[in-house]
Amino acid sequence: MTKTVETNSYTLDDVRALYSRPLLDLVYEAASVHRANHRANEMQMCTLLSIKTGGCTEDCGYCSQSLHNDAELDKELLMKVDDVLEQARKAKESGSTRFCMGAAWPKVLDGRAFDRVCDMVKGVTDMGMEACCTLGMLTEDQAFKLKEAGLTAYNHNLDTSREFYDKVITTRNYDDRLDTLKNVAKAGISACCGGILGLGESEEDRISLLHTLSNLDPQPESVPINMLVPVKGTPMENNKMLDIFEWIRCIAVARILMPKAMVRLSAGRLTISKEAQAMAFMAGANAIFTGEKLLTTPNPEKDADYGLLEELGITPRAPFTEEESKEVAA
Ligand code: SAM
Ligand code: DTB
Ligand code: SF4
Repeated sequence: MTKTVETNSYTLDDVRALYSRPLLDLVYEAASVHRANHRANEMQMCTLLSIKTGGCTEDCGYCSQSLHNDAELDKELLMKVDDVLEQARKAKESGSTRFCMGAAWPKVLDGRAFDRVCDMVKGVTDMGMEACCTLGMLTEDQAFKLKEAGLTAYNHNLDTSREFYDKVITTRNYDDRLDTLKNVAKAGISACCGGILGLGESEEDRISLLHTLSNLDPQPESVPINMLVPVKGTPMENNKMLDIFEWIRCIAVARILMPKAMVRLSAGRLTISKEAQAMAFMAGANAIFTGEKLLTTPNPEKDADYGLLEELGITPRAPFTEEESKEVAA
């Protein structure tokens, strides 16, 4: 079943068969794929910053920032470039090699705000960090501008299966998401594309999402696996937490299907035990978001994360050397 080279040719039946295997066989295979493609005891530490918070016109059922939901939130206008770069410097000092800037926009509009984001990207790249943005939908021209500013990756999630999508979001559709991913690819920017588990989707929806992700061409460079953070005031505030072994199963399948990708444990780690996180690392997860806040919801404290990595003998991926920084900035 496992294909040894990166391949986009898994069928839905292949993914279903993989997903249905005994969990420990799956984790064992995922660990082997992980070790063949990455340094097994290394974790990429990333930091997130919400550069524009709240007031979003999309109706994503999970999101604290949607105008359609009633979450309690301090809305904020687009941050100033210097303030963002100050946060990026702090993130670098505390060991992050990637800085991700998120804006609660349904799509990017040309103009001063977008130009400001391009300046932020340039500043972060000049610091020798990978710069990532998530700004909603993007045109081809905007993708090229971000590439010119030095952007490493663009985060744009498919979130769930095509079949379940309209139960979660109605103001846009799956093809809108895929179109932005195409624009990102055309500009030569890596895609960071994954989903959320625990939205109320079925096992078949999770299989379908993993199948779609692995068939993106090129495959995503990074696959964020978010566990729903139920936010009060959203339609999903009372969702039951997904069974933790289902979460691990998805991580293992993602690792096997996308051997070269960074599999990124994103939202939801605060309520996941350290043992389950360790099993996820075994199953091939090799990146986490650090810092006490994600975009608007809390994340484990820095000491807890670094403590866990130390206990497990995992080292944070080293910051770029001077030489590598120049290559990143070039
Ligand atoms: N507005 C942009 C967009 O939707 O593409 C970027 C920001 S959005 C907050 C980034 C991602 O965060 C979403 O695609 C979703 O996967 C994830 N996310 C948002 N709220 C979440 C929650 N409550 N629990 C888990 N993941 C969440
Ligand atoms: C992603 O997939 N997860 C991150 C990042 N990409 C931008 C965001 C998680 C947000 C969780 C909810 C919040 O903090 O508002
Ligand atoms: Fe807006 Fe993004 Fe939140 Fe959806 S997930 S409401 S697009 S900020």
